[in-house]
Amino acid sequence: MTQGSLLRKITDYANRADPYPVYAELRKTPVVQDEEGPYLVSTYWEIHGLLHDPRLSSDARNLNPQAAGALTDEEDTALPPAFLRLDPPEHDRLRRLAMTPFGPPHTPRRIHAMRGELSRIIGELIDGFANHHRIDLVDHFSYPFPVTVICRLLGVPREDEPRFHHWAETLAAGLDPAPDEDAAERRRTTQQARTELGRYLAELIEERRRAPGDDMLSALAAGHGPEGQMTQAELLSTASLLLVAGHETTVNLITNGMLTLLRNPDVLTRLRARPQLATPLVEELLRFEPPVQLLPQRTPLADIDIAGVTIPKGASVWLVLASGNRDPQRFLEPDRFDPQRKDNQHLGFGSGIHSCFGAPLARLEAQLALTELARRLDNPRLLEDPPEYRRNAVLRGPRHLPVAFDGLRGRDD
Ligand code: PIM
Repeated sequence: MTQGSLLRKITDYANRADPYPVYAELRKTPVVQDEEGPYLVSTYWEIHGLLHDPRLSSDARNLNPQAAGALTDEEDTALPPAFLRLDPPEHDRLRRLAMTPFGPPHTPRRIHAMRGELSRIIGELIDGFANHHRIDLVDHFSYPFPVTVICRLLGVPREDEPRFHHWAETLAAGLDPAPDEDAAERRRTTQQARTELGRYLAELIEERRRAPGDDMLSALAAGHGPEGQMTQAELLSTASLLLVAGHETTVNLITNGMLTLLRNPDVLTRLRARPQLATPLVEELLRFEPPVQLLPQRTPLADIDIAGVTIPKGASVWLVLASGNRDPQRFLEPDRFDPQRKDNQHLGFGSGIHSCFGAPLARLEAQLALTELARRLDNPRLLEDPPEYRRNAVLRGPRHLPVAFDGLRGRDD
């Protein structure tokens, strides 16, 4: 019976390399209750509408106990949910406080100012490929690059990466709604990772209070903004979110991007000749192969009528962003990768009040990384297609991407 469950098809690892036929099947019924309970929303306008609907909560504490199941990992842990998992007004206050040292209106140039540094990190990583004729793009580039960047931005020592790597991985795995896993065991390991990461960040924040730098942790801890300071618990949740979010998603954006370029070598050649193509190309990647495939943890605060279905208060709602991005009612030839696509309001960064906070950084990282890879690798080729994917159905991307090439062009060639 569960064989036919659409939810099972989404989470089934056998569909990870190409989930798009399952999404096409889903879109035949824009809003449907899966036999396992959650409501699956798969069409663009329905997802967009719900992302802008104040009746749809992001706070797991509003799920009815039956729907909560394996997904509520926060309620009995010391740390409160980060703003990603909160509703207004707490969400708005915390997001504004986190935005103050990150972007407009207070620090509009922070990300742009990192351009030179991002290029330097990319250059060094690619220099490291010299004397190799094959690499694993994930381990040698797509992972170390965003991790180095988020560490620099937050003020977390890069050499501590082996300590927080495991916590970040556990927290990202905890977001995956794998229905077959032991929920209690998963809750326990997720909580342990949250606690240990929180403890690590608390020590670091203490150091930043004593000796502030120009990093975001120092600024968040000082809280000079008009809205005052975060509490210590809010600070730890926010810092954990930024650290984990900053490297569990961009790694997939860059890897999915290079995979797509290697499957479309004419586009790779065009990007090498015209680096300006990187801007629309990254938007198309966010539509075509988004790193966050679905948002599995929303719930109505009141019954919501949509597409002929009533989603009851407290039910679990999955918004399948990657399916909305392939909706033919919204995008012309949605299964075609068109790096110069016009009218590309994709759902890769979500939409509405929870629209991705890190988007300006993720965009810049992916644009610079893909341009440099295209420019410097001579005759790059995929060694495995499809590559081996990570287990996670939410944060989807290859675990490894073996790439061969004939040589390396110099930084200034
Ligand atoms: N991580 C970074 N940006 C967004 C995320 C995210 C969103 C939903 C689920 C899991 C991670």
